Amino acid sequence: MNYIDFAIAVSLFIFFFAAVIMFTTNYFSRYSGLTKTSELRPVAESLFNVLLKRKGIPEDWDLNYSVSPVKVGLMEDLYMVPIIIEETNGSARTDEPVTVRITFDENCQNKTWNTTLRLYDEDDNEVNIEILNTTFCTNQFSNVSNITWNVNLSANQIKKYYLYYSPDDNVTEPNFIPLAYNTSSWIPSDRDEWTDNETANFSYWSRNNGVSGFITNDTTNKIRGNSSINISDTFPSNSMFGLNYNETDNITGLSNYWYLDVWLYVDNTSGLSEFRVYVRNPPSGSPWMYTDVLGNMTSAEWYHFVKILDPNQWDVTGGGTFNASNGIDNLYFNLYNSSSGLTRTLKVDGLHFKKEPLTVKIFPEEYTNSISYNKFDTMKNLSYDELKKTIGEYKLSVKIDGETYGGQVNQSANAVCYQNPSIIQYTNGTIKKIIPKLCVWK
Ligand SMILES: [Ca+2]
Ligand SMILES: [Ca+2]
Repeated sequence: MNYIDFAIAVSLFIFFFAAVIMFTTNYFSRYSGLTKTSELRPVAESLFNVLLKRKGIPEDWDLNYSVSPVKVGLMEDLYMVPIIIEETNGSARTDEPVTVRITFDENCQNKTWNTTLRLYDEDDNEVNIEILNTTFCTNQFSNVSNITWNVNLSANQIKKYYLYYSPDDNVTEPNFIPLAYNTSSWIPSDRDEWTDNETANFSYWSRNNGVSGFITNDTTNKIRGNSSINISDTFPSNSMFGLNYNETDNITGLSNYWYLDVWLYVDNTSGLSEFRVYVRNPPSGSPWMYTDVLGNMTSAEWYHFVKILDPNQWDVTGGGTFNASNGIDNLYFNLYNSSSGLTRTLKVDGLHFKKEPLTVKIFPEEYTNSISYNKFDTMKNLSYDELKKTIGEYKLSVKIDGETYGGQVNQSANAVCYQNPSIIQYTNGTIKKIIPKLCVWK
């Protein structure tokens, strides 16, 4: 819980604390059992703390129905990571996918069952997420995952999100809808159309120099979609070969504040002197800008190249001033050979332009007490007798989000109630802020 939520929680608490005092005060005026109710007040609070703020003994008593639990407690661990997304470029975003890589369980203490992951926005609306690239500790206990969701922001807006997870393996598989990758923050809007199904874009891709290599789809070694764009060629010493992406129309809608984002691969970097990425303004004779990425590359590994189109960050050639607002005629991905003849394989995938990345701040994990609906559901099948070890000889009712355990509150027995804001995780994984109420009488 961040401090704003904490402040709200505290104010809610004070409000209900005041309400409880009013309730009991009114009560005293109506009944004569003053001593009895004042005796029950600490009992109500302490039973609330035992039942709703502890896990019970054993902690997973709800899994073994045949043995009556030593102590009943409805609490389950729940963890929450606050995330703040900020637009700082003055440019509104529509359905822009944001991906964060979250380490749930660094030391693999099995605290994150992967079906429990849920994301909420600051208005407590659940947000559809995509969970990818998960490494597991044991079973379905997650260690690290990529979480992606679509963000809508007006210029310079800040939004808060809360990512929840728990070890509760009773929580059912989420029913997330596949994310739509269709945002005006990317060109092309799915970030892969240019580097997928090459035959569909055959006229746009061509070999640049080289000897005889031809372009294919690699449907195995790829980063996104069905395939990467692939070419192999043998090229003589002190020469160059590469790939040229050249749409018929210029690529428009960009500015120097946009970024080029592309995945690059070369099977063997040895013998190469440079791997240049070129971006060229139209028409021919206009400035080109380029940068050498060879130093960032490892043989046979994909490299994620992301660079702002600001020409001050590139080498510029061809005369004049590069300006992305004038459109992009074509892009080159060129290997330079400074030694003997080489045979090399070059791949490109995920080629797209994107707006300035949103600022993403991931805050440290917070631990929060939550009520497990599953445990409450199990408790509803227990008799007072089976609860004796937890509640002693008292009679009580526990009301959670409209559902009640125990009998009707017996007012003539001078019942005292206690309530306190809490969080519940339902069996379907939904997280909700609630105010459970426990009433106790003799
Ligand atoms: Ca692709
Ligand atoms: Ca062109």
